[in-house]
Amino acid sequence: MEYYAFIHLSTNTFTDQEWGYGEDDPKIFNPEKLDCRQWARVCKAAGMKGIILTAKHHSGFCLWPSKYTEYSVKNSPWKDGKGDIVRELADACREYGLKMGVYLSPWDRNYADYGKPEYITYFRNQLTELLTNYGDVFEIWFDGANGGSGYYGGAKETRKIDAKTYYDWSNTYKLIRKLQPNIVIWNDGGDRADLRWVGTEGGYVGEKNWSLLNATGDVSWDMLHHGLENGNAWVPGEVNTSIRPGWFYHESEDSRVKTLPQLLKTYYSSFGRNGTLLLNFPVDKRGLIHEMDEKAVVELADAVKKAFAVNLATGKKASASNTRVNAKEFGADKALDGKKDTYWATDEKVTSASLTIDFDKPTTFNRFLVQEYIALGQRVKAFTLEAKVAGQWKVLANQTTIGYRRILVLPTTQATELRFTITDAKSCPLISNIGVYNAPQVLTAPVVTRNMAGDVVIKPADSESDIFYTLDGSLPTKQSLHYTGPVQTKGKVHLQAIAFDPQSQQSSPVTDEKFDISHKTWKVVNVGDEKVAAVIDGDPGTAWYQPRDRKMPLDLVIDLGEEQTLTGFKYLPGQESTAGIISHFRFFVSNDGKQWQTASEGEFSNIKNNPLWQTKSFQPHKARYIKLQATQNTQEDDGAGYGELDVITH
Ligand code: FUL
Repeated sequence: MEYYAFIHLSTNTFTDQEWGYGEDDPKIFNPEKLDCRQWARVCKAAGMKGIILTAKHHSGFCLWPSKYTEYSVKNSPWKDGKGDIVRELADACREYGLKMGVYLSPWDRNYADYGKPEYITYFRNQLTELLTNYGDVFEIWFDGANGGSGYYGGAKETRKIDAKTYYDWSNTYKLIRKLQPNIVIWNDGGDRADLRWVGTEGGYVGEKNWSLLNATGDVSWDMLHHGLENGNAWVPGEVNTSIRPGWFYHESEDSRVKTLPQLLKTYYSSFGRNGTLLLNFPVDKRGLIHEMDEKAVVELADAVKKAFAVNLATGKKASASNTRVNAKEFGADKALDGKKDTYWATDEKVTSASLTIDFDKPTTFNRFLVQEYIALGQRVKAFTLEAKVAGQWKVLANQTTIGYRRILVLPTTQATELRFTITDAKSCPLISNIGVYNAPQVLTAPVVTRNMAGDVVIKPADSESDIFYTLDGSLPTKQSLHYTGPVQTKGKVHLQAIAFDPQSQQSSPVTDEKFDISHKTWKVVNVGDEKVAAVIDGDPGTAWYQPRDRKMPLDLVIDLGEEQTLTGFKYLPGQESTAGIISHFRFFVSNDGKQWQTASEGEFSNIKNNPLWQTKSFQPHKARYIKLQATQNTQEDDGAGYGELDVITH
């Protein structure tokens, strides 16, 4: 399937949340302009092959009028309760030649019987509806998230289940396969399924990526990320990531849609590493894929098309150090013929061999693509790539697995020959396709940070380009302010910047950063350790962790130096470690650092899998002191770590 879409839409879309608690009134759900044909049109234009819809997310709200619950579109104002989004999507997919998949959250924060055996019947009834009434479903997605707490029919409590046993997956799988024999099952929480999570929602899988895993037994993070060389089941990695930071729509993320260079990076780190790419659109309140998201995926499709337009190896002479006796059928030329079902093969017992492409003139390239004939398994364990540059062989890459498709992003190289050597394989290698390309350069947007003193620092991704920026909300061009060094700022700042390459006259996408008050007068007051400044230094790359001997709840108190009118706060967990990621918090404010008032409390939804900036708004409070109290973390131990802590002022 290579590349397909995720659609996240639920009550969350209307509450600005990532995880609904299960108590929101269905009346808030009203995507007035919802148009599944628009989704399908965008996905088709993006080169995607299917769409997976969150038919039910953790909140329990169903996008189809399930017979088994009232918590669905049938009690929403959308189409007067007569609508069915799964039906509309199935029809749109059929019309556009796309396949449809469904996400059905096992965790249901609305259902009163969640946690009891009765829920499993309910869950299977819903599965049966989805897999019976809407035609072919290519994939079913079972999210492993289970935060415990929920509305649960009004009980409002925390319910723990044993994800391994509670859902009785083996019988659920039997039901699924009976209803949809060709479906692939994705399951992050229970029994091994047909596809695996790659251990991150960041949009990349390991460079070494086996499509194998063991059919039973525990799976470590390393196995998720790299597969298992000698696994006994075919469980390829599916890279799921969102086009914005969150999975659901938040207006505040309109300026955070991934840029072309970011999307290209995702593409090369998923699709280019033997993974499928499942890219999410947080459908907006209207019920549409936002214009900016559409523009971004179409740009990606365009850039990919341009990058791979001309295969410089086509028609060139290829010779191999070894070929199967029947060279007519398995010769080196079979790797260059552009056909998927023909391949270059070595002799039965030969597991290392090279294939050399003679360009017959100096040829410039920066991408190398290679594919194994995976119908007969994934075999290659290691390979190298060398180029003959000015008469000398030069090593370009030393790599491990290939699989269905591997793309190497290389420094621009001019060479007369290219030598691809398989140095180790599980069995004689079968290479179905090789491509050499010269992709146009794409400038990366600059990185903008503000330090404690309030100085804004802008760094280009490549040192040769110039930086131009604006501070007045207008889009930067090469006529804007020229960046020559840190820009001193005090209060709120809205800075937009581009990198500009004078040689190619190209500009990068715009970096758009909004900063609140500066941290110049801030001080963490309840910690002796100097390193704690990392929490307020404006650098997301530095972090501070509470000492290990402390017990939850853990407090971090900051003196802002002067009274401010606060309307919210932002928390970024440490980016280098999975320890101390705060999942539940209380946030207090105070005038004197002694008498505290609660301004906000709750959870940072999905922070475990997606440890990005968390923003919480609250009623305005005048205060000089703030206190973030960690009451629980994602590992359920006593750690608390902070990449950054910030406030939102009126
Ligand atoms: C996560 C969920 O908790 C998110 O909300 C989202 O659905 C993502 C695809 O998977 O684990």
